[in-house]
Amino acid sequence: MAQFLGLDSSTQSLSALLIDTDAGKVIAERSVNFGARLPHYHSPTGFLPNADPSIRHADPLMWVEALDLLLHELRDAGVDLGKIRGISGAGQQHGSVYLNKSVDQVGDWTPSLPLVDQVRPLLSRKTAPIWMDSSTSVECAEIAQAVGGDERVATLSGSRATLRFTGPQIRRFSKTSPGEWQQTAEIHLVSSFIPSLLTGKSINIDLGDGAGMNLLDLSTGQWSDALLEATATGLAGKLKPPVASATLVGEIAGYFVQKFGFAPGTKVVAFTGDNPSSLIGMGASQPGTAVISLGTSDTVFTAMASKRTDPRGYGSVFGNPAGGFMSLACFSNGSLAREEIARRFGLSWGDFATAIVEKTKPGNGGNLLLPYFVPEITPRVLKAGARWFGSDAFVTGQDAAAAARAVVEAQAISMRLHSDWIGEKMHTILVTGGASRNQGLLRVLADVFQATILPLSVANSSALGGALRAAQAVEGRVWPELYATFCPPERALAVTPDSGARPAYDLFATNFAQQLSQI
Ligand code: XUL
Repeated sequence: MAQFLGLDSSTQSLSALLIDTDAGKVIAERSVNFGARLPHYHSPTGFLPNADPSIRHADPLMWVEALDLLLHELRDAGVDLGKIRGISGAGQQHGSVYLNKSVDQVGDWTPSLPLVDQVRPLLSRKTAPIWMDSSTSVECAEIAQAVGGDERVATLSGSRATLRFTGPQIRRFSKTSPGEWQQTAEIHLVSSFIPSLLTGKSINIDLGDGAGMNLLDLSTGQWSDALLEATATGLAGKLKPPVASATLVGEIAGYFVQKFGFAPGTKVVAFTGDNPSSLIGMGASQPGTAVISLGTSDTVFTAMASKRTDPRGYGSVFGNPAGGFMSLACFSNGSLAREEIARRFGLSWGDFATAIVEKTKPGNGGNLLLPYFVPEITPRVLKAGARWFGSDAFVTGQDAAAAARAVVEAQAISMRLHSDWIGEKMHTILVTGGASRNQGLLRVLADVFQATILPLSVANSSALGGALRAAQAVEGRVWPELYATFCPPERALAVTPDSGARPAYDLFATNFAQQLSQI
């Protein structure tokens, strides 16, 4: 039996997924929802309420308590944690934890005391800014100016100075709370904090998640002196050197051996960000296979053969845990926009498929929608509001079938336009998430990208990515075998492109870009 545990500390929950690579099976899955299970942290959706909507912080002690609770539950459910050979995992990206002394100086945790009581005195900052925080526009501008402009920050770190990224968050903290900043000895990402708890050692940030900080020099894999200096005085001394994602960073602490029955010496592999981890959990770590995740917001990510940055400044580059880099673009008008059209026109998902497959044609007869029902990240649209162009019936909301095609075509073409900088031909696109079984949607994606679309049903790709990475790093398991066993795409549901649709979409792309440039 070869068992590997993947953990995923996300915005709203901490999840565990345990696999057995010999049996080729997922043998346990468990999740602790912060809002439901730890109500005393007053964070129903994973962050603390704040009158200022740009401020989004969470209590890191909530994550600590969740870890104890999750392991208790696994053990109480009869899972023998002693059989686990390796652990890795992922954290929500960009969020940061501030400690007044290094975990290395603590020694092992005391099994008779809850972990949360042992971590509380270590915090130099009571709360952790998370990825939903957008309070750092001044700091982003200051960092960009100090380094020589936005292009320079992007060339160095893979992304322009970005509101939610850790560097700008650190700068804001150092400016607004200089006393607490002075007391900070060590800074962690969520993805280095959790393994630091598990090992009782200070664990390094990995290159995958480290790239989401606006601090890493992607060409050297080291912290960039220029970015460190532009961000905050004394920052260099508060970060351990970054490590490759496959690094064995430590062994399980005695606390977890005594309390939960882990085997002494159980290996812990560096954790990474949830998106890099999903790249692995979706079986997409090689260039040529992209992932489109259809959720509240849609994301497009893909492994990159070589480092490039988005000249338009929307896309980000993170480390690919299997080596090299990955791109990520986030579209806030995902299912939000699709559901808005469904609601307005009284359409079911089945109606969407019929409208696209039977009632309308590629290019939608010239009807075009800019579907920005909420402000958009990619491309940057600050003022919400959909814009309709085309026939009278379409513009006046009398053509439900055209509206269904319009929202899906606009989303697909925007994804194509805003992924062209990656410079990879996407031959195969894995599609996951709520809408990934809709034949109409898959047809449009196949024709717009001229790629084979494969639906994939992996419940928690981020935790699975952790378990697969542990299997690879601890026992040298190879990716193709792991992918074939744990995340096989549903080939029977594949949709292949119709080359006849190509001219219509090339024209549509030009029209879309033109309308977009007007707003
Ligand atoms: C990526 C990002 C989010 C979080 C969600 O840049 O901010 O996808 O990682 O946990």
